[in-house]
Amino acid sequence: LFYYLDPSSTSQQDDNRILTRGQRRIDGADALHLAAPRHESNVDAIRNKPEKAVEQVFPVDKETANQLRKLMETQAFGPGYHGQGGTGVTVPEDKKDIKEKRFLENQFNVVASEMISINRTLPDYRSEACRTTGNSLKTEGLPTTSIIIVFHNEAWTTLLRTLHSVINRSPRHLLEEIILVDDKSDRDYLVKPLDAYIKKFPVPVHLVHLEDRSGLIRARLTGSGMAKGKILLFLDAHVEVTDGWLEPLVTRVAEDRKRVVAPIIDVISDDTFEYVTASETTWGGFNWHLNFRWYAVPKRELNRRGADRSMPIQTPTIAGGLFAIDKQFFYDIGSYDEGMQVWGGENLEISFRVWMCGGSLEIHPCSRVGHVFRKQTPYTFPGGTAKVIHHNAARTAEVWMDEYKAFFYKMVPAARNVEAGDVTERKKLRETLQCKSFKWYLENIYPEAPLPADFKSLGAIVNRFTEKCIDTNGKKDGQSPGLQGCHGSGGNQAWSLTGKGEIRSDDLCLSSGHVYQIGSELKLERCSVSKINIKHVFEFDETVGSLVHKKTGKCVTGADQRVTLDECGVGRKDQLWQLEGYQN
Ligand code: LR7
Ligand code: MN
Repeated sequence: LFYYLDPSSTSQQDDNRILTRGQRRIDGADALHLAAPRHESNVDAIRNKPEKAVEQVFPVDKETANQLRKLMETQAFGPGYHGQGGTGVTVPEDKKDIKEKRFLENQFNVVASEMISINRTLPDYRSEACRTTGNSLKTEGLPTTSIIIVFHNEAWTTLLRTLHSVINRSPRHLLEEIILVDDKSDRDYLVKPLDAYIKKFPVPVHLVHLEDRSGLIRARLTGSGMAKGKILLFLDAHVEVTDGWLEPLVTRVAEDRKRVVAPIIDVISDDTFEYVTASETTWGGFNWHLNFRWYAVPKRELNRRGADRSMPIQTPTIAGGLFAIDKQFFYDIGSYDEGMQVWGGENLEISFRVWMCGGSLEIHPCSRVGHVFRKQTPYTFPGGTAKVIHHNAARTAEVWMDEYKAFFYKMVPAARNVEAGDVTERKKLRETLQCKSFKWYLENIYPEAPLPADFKSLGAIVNRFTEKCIDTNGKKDGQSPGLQGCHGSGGNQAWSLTGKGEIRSDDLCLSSGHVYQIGSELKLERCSVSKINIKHVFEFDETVGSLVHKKTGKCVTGADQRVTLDECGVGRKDQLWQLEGYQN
């Protein structure tokens, strides 16, 4: 272990101040200090003559030494060591302009990140159960892990904080190496200065600079191709791992090579860099858009997991960035789809594939890693953002989703006009591995999915009187849908009557609403995930064309631009409906 050395405060008192906050000993050192023994005279030397110190530590050319010094001024000699214990920082008033300007560099507060120690302490966030249960503390007899981090134009401080935290908080004997893949960044500091910096770490860190922008999927494949460890562990380039994060992940994978294990992903604020813990009972799902989504873990899974809170949750999908997998298993089940570009889609693809082809996915509550969540993507998408994302999602849908791919295309009609490219190899893979069907996945692994395993219709719901279609109008939970001219391209007019009688658009269900009165408008409500909500149940009479609301016995009625529940009347044309794709 290395000792933290803060050039701006060398007194014992300062160390104590930090320690009395209830955190563990400060556990790390800036690379600069790795080579600099802990002597006050040395600290002074570094502080007074940073240029000299840098040259001594990094035997590089003058220009690189100069670049490094500038970079390290921001991190070691800059505004000081803030953010200890996971606290955040506020950028001073006089730096607001620069803060806003530099926010665009990475879509997070780079100035705040520079104010925070790249070696900051973090509390031990694990639950009592995790800190006492052998199964998540084991370090003996485990295989080694290769950590793979790909990045494109990552900020200096977040990237280094990622590396320092991994090195400081992982048992050395479990780390085979760290592999960094630079996905053709165009920032100078990520070349020579980074090359020099990583050589100082006490763990082998390999850095490859790709010649072309490959996207994170192919960049990860480059990384995994070099890995020597038995286990691969992927991380984003702006994370911080916490105490005891590695052992439980490795333990689960070592016990069963077909397990793919993710940590709990905590939140590092994109504004203050405060470390905010996430719920222990959140799992991964997805919606009709094929976006990854977080949802509450249903009772069913909590019961299966049992009372021991140090045991993992099985999850339908993983977020994609942070997970451990047995290297051989990774290749056995088809690594990644190389036809995917830049960003997106690969997380659901690997999730469906792992479950359908005989593996399992879990989230280990004893492993916690913070990630800087951003509201927007900071980089370019060569070819166009929507096009790339649709392309990747369409590949996932085409290969893995069978007849259920229709939900995606109904919800995202634009995806139909995007070339998914050749997927024969991936389909062959599915064949060779004899993977199960998507229906099996929905029924057995993710019955709570917004995408119903059993459905009777999919598409427009047309009112025969007005010839208009029920439209969410982009409204949310608690608001009313409307009637709009039918445009025939799905989206807000895409509905599914499910086997249970829900009429849903993604995770919103048509409902009689909180209080029902004759003639009141239908509402959109979050569909229930396990036990069906009686307010959400409808019965469609195909021969008549009526849609009867089960609880009230009233009929869905199209009036002008509104959809209401009204007294059922024989022959009332405004109560007759056509459900696209209806099959009983
Ligand atoms: O062209 C690129 N080349 C890259 O090397 C684009 C990105 N990247 C790198 C990038 O620098 C970063 O290190 O790839 C990594 C992931 O990109 P992010 O951080 O922009 O992605 P994200 O955190 O917004 O998105 C999540 O979904 C992605 C879908 O492709 C990936 O799977 C990310 O790894 C994943 N991140 C997580 O799972 C962390 C938790 C976030 C959530 C939910
Ligand atoms: Mn990320």
